[in-house]
Formats: sequence, structure tokens, C-alpha cells
Amino acid sequence: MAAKPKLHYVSTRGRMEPIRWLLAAAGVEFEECFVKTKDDLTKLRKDGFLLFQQVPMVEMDGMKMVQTRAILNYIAAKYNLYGKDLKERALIDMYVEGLFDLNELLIMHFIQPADKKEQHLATIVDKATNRYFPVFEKVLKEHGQDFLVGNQLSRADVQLLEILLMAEECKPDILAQFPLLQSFKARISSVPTIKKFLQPGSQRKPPPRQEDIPEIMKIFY
Ligand code: GSN
Repeated sequence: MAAKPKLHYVSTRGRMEPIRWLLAAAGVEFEECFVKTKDDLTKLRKDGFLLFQQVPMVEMDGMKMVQTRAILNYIAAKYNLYGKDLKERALIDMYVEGLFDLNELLIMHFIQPADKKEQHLATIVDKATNRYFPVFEKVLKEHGQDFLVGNQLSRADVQLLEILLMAEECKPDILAQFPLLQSFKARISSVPTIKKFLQPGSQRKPPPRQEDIPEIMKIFY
């Protein structure tokens, strides 16, 4: 049996969380090797394991893969979560890249200083509800299907669900004006592999706590 993918990153969500989500959705078990100190990161670099001296890094199929998007592309293609032809793939890429932009805002929210949080939240809510969520609500309305692309589960569904849940952590009623996103959330959450990942005790990470941020910053800067 092939070895389980091994994920090298800090024990927070950050850039690794979409990778955890995608592997989980694909039903792939994985191991995590947490970078806990700057020395841990230095060791990975000295061992020549990090192409650009950065994590996330995923050991998988004999490769030491870096660059979040490259890793996600590989997993999506390998586990048939990347559309059935080039046009579906292009659509999935567009959706996913939009979601990455929103994800960047959400990730930054958790590390905002207390006096900037409110203003940052207003930006998130504005961008989520006026730019990103209407796109996906419209897609679902127009084709009337259960999944975003090609009527089958893809990485775009997995990443959208991840973002919807994160956005709700920032503002619990953020989906109020989006009935189809609400039913999408319920539907994708009940896909068996994803349902399992959403249960307590899985490798899904909680939102970072403010008090953990300085330790994480020390590792990378
Ligand atoms: O998407 C990617 O994997 C890369 N384009 C960026 C990876 C990255 O920035 N990794 C950070 C830690 S995760 N936080 O944002 C990192 O390894 N920083 C240390 C460094 O020397 O850049």
C-alpha cells in the first residue's frame, strides 16, 4: 500500500488547510508533521526539502511538493476532483482562484490587531457578499445542479464550502441573503468524506487563537 501523504506545516489552518480539506474530501488519509519551532523549519531547509525554503510541503508519491496551488492541482487531478475536460477545468480554476482571493482576506482577519479587526471584518463582509458569494449563488441558480461544475463533486465545491464555513465564523449570518449557498453548504457538508472531516477529532484545524499568533510569526519571520 502506498505511504500516506505527509503534510509539513505549522499546526494551524493557514495555507495548508485547503490541502487538508481536499485530501479529506478525496477520502485520502494523511499524516501531519508539525513545524513547531524555527529550528524545525531550518532543518527542513537544510535537508534540502523545501524548493523555495517555504512550507506548505507535502511528501506524496515520492515527491516533496511545495507551492499550495501546485499541491492542490496534483491532488485534484489525481482524485478526479478537477472536471472532466479542459473547459470544466478552466471554470474550476476561475472559481478556485476567486476563492483564494477571498481566503487570503479571511486568513488575514485572524491576525489583525484588535483595533483593526472591525474595519477588516467590514471589508470581508463587503467583498464576500457583494463580489464573491453572488457569483456562486448565480451559478447554482442558473444550472440548478447540486455541484458547481459538471454536476459532480470537484475541488471548487470543497473549497467553496471551506470558505463559507470560515466566513460564517467571522459573521454567523453572512449567508442570510444567499439561500442557494445555504442549501449548498448543507448538501456538500453531508458528502460522507466531508461529513467525517467536519466531525470533532478530525484533522481539520480550528480558527487560530490570537495568543498563538506571535509564536507562529516567530517561526516564519
Ligand atoms: O502558496 C505557497 O505555498 C507559496 N506561494 C507561499 C508559501 C509561504 O508563504 N509560506 C510561508 C508560511 S505560510 N504563510 O503564509 C513561509 O514558509 N514563510 C517563510 C519564508 O521564508 O517565506
